[in-house]
Amino acid sequence: MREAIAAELLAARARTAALTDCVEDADLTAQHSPLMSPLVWDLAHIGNQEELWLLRNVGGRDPMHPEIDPLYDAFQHPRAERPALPLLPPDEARGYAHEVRGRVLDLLAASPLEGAPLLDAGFAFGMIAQHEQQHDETMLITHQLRRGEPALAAPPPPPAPADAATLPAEVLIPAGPFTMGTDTEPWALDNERPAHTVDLPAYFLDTTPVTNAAYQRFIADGGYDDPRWWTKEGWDHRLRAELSAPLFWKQQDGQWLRRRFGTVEPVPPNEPVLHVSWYEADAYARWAGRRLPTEAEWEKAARHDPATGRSRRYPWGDGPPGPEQANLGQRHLRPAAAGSYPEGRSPYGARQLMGDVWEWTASDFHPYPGFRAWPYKEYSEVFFGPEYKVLRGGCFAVAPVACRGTFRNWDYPVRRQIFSGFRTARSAEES
Ligand code: AVJ
Ligand code: FE
Repeated sequence: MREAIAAELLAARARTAALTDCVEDADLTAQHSPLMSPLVWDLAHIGNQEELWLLRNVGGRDPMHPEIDPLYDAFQHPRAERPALPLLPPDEARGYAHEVRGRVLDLLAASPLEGAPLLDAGFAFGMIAQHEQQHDETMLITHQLRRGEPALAAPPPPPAPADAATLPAEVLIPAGPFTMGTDTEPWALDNERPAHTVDLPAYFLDTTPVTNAAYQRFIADGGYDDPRWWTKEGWDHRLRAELSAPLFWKQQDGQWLRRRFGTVEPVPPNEPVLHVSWYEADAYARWAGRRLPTEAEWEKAARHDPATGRSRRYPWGDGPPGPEQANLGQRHLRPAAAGSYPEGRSPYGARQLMGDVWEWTASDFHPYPGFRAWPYKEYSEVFFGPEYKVLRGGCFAVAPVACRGTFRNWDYPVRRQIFSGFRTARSAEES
């Protein structure tokens, strides 16, 4: 287990280095969008959280640089204000994170991995590996917002399989109970717990995420100009923010183009739509005569095995995500075409539930019955409530260590700089 933990920490750090060594210092300290921190903040925050949880809380060590703690406390300074803080310059931020990591590896070698809740199955180490990977995704979002020459490159995802064009549009998930959440996933975060039974009426779910081509039909049909499709808040936001297409899209000579990591390209018709807000996803679904799936509907489709009645870790089973099952881990810098990854399909036949694009759900972010904040209430508890919508399934920028059938993400319904897409659903009774 120690080797597996060390490998996860190493993988996260390699990715952090790749995301921060590919640009000049000026690009690390600049703010590329008021929605995001400067990259150098994420870098030192990664080290600071690792010091806090592993060296201090697990290892009982004294703070290394107590004076910098407030700078990297996400609750003390909103993102927009972080560039004005006296942050560690890039080399010092790298040095700090590196020094923390050296001590953490010594601690890992010496520490028991049981006997205390933070240590059991290496939980605190796993939490920190996930935390770094989550900030790596955040940094990738910053890269997408950054203007200037491209700094990142990756091969395209594999082409869609031959059957992608002939898949049924939707799959039926019959009525019945399933187990939502988990008591057994060792590195599950508090909001994924505890396991509990949820009984759902039958529903249909899109086989794949909604594509750019389908979304373009919504635009061409005047979907952005028709308040019938939007909630009141969504319509107000649509007017105020002057939304007319996904973020990063522009129309030129009748063709849709998009900017992606510094490159402008035609919008690929068969890829899942990306960079839409919850309000846009919700409006699209209503235009299509459908609705967003609830979070429970999403999880049942992704985990329930009707043959055994139990919930799987992933749509394809309990085995870890590999390149055959899902587009995860920033192997590619874009989603794969809709219908890809047949080996990653769920028992009901839905594809790409894991990876590619985060999927907006209809649900607000609420605790499960029996929830207990652990190990800190600032991870989830302070965010519970109606202001946040849940996203599921991870995207191409999510590392396998931070993705599973139970994993819950959340954001404001206006947000669309995140790698967000969606699929739609309908209740079976209505038909
Ligand atoms: C779970 C993605 C909403 O980035 O705000 C990182 C993860 N929490 N550091 C976020 C997180 C603390 C969190 N999300
Ligand atoms: Fe954080």
